[in-house]
Amino acid sequence: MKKEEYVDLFHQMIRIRLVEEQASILYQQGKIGGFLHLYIGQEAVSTGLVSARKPQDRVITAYRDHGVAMNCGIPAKVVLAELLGKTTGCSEGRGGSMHMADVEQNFWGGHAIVGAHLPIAAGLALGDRYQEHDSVTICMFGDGATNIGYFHEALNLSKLWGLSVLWVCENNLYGMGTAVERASAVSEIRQKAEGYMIPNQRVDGMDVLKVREAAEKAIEKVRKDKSPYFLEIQTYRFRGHSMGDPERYRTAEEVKRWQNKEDPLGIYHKYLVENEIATSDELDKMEKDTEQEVQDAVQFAESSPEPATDDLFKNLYVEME
Ligand SMILES: Cc1ncc(C[n+]2csc(CCOP(=O)(O)OP(=O)(O)O)c2C)c(N)n1
Ligand SMILES: [Mg+2]
Repeated sequence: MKKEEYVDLFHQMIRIRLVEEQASILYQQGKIGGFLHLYIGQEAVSTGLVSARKPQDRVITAYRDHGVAMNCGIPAKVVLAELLGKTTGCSEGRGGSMHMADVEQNFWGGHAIVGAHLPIAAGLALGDRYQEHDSVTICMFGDGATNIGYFHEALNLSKLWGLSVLWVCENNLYGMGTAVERASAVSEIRQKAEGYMIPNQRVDGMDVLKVREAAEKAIEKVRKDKSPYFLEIQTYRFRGHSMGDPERYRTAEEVKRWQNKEDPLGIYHKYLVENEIATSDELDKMEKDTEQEVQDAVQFAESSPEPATDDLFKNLYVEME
């Protein structure tokens, strides 16, 4: 990679962190309706993954989707506008936090029902097979989703029909307030892929370069083999499941330990400086500039118009000729 590419990964991760910190404030001010699931702590996962895709490769994820949306090319101001329910948001303010999407960026959402987007990913890949595209569908989901029937149906069909899907489980150790080993008979989640003879691997999700490297290899393998692959990416969310989570299922010490020793931003900052790819001053300046970029994005979102009442039923159904 060139220096700009290394530094851009840092920029993308810091942008996600800062946008989400602002989202948390806006939520507490009552400006965001519904739920808000923050991605803070998991930034290296989607940043590494999406940086490894080609433009024809599709991305689809669950509801912890703001970071993924930005990595896929949706500007921070458009994500923030969607969070505030404004017409300038990527779903014109109709979707909110859990329904970011932009088909032109090959980003297929943002899905709120746990596990429900896995068959959609299989369907996207089946469409690509019919149309002889060489696209790979990258489908991200949580550890909790692997206990849902849809997960098993989708993995089974993907192998049986030779679909080009990269299945990516973001194992952040909890599904809401339940630890993996209390919800899943198989606690090493990648082993579930073995049941469908899908090759698989575990990856450290706090190191953006490790994620990127594993993703590059996996995506090209899927493209070449026309068959699925499974990555279990080990990560941790630094915030509660959603806003207002009392977090009784884990200790403050556990969270602090991850924040102090495993912060993906801290790890990558150290790597860039130690390998003389960027100086501390350059990275500090980038952080300051990104703070300004995010402030401007908040300003844009706050000053954007609300959808009109007359448009309430617009875009609900596709109108056929
Ligand atoms: C079918 C379904 N059941 C339950 C819920 C409620 N719910 C929302 S998030 C969640 C936990 C999912 O955990 P995981 O897949 O590990 O994702 P994470 O939140 O850790 O990113 C549950 C049970 C839901 N949205 N959909
Ligand atoms: Mg989880």
